[in-house]
Amino acid sequence: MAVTGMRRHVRRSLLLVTVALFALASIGVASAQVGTPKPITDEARKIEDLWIFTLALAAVVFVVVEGALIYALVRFRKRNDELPAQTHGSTVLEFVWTGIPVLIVIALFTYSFIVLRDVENTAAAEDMTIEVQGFQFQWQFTYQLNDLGVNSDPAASGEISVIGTAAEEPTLVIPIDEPIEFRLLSNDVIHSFYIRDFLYKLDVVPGRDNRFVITARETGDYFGQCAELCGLNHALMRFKLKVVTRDEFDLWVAEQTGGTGDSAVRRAD
Ligand SMILES: [Cu+2]
Repeated sequence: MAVTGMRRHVRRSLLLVTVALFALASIGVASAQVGTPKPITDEARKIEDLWIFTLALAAVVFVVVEGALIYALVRFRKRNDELPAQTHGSTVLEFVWTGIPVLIVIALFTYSFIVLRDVENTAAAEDMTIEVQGFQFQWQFTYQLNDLGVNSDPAASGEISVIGTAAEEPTLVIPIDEPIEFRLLSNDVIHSFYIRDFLYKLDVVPGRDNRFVITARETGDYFGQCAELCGLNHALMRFKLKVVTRDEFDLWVAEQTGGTGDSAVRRAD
């Protein structure tokens, strides 16, 4: 009887583990990108350092607490009916186990605050600002020709606008090693502008002027997507990010404007 019960228990546990594994696997597939994120901006690197610091502290706490627990379980297990020596209250111990967590909380708070202040910096006037318009269900990236950062011509007029469609994801092109400001706009519902390798996302809220600044440090192709359920085709709101050198960026701008400096509006690229 007991054996049958145990078998049923084992079978049920196996089923639960299998379901949990499938659920975990489906998360990996659902989120466009697999593997660990690679911090490609100054800001992302600071966020990653904070994450590692927090993880290390958590690991130390885990090892110490579990170690003490296992030690107590083994050392004071019941051997006979005699009770081990009973102690009640220890001022030193109580100070230690109150003091250490307080110090940990202070350290985490201070470090988080410093990183937050560094990450949520504001753009300088000369930095490039890219307007990011989220709409149901894609993105539009707009560059003002007189606001293109380093090689910008203040007298230039017009803009480059890249609009994504359901059939084609748009590509957001940015130069490396320059602060870029993203200005997030929406005319319909709340979206969220998320590029995984920035280790950062910010909501795109109608009527709110949400901005953030990054400096990319690695060229390459990356992915972004809307990270706020915004309607039926939310999942179609994916886009590409291309980080290029300044020369390649200037070339791209020239291509988009046909070298004339006129404004260019094009569908996804
Ligand atoms: Cu969305």
